[in-house]
Amino acid sequence: MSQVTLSREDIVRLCERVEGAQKGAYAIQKLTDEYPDMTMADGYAVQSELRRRFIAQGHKLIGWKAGLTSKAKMQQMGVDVPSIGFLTDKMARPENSAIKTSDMVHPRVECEIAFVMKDSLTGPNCTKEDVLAATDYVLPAVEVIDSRFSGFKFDLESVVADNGSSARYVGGGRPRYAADIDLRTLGVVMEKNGEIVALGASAAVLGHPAEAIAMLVNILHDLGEELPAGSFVMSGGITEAIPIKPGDSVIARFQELGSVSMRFIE
Ligand code: OOG
Ligand code: MG
Repeated sequence: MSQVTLSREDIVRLCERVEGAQKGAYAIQKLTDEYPDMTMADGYAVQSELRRRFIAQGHKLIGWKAGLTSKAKMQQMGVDVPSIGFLTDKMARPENSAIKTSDMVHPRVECEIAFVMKDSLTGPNCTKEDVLAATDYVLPAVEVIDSRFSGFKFDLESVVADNGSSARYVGGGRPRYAADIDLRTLGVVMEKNGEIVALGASAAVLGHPAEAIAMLVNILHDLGEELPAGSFVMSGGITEAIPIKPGDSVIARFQELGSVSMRFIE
């Protein structure tokens, strides 16, 4: 990975700016407007500081998410490198629940395959095969992302600092052992208010969603972290993300894995 170039003071300043926007649900300018030479490593330094602060505030780390792992997502957001972010207990929402939108800026939903790990994994040379051997089961998930950047427009350095736009996530459906299904060719259909709004297949995620988890473990290694057993890990949006507003209901139907639904309120 690139080098950290920002001072500790700047990292804390940017972290406080992102934390304020996340908690206050307001949009800010992308961080590179002020720090045009910011690197990916700087982005991860801000994200790690955010994780440290949330944990100090009592949030529990539940797992991680890979992002920007499909062409559809990369094209939608105008970036071409995958990224990772952390997931806490405060972001989790139950299946079939009503999810509040007034505490988010401009939420969008995306369909993802989630992995639950039975063994820990460590980079730097983690492979898809290592991931499959360490996986307990997989399940369908919907991620509600919410960039804190104005117009949902950002670059990689800024979105990494904003924890990969992480906001809420809903797991559910029918958990399966990875060995019992072909994880590469699962079809997925997302419906909003009874209409199909996005569809795709799991191979869209780096050819196989377990590749995204291996990539995530290798980035974690660069950050001095490993993936602990018991982690919940999302492999990245299969299709483009779809904006939602209060009153919308969403159901994501996954081949072999059942469906995940939720509705949105003010
Ligand atoms: C960045 C988050 C990407 C995914 O699944 O690709 C992400 C964004 O698009 O705001 O979560
Ligand atoms: Mg996502």
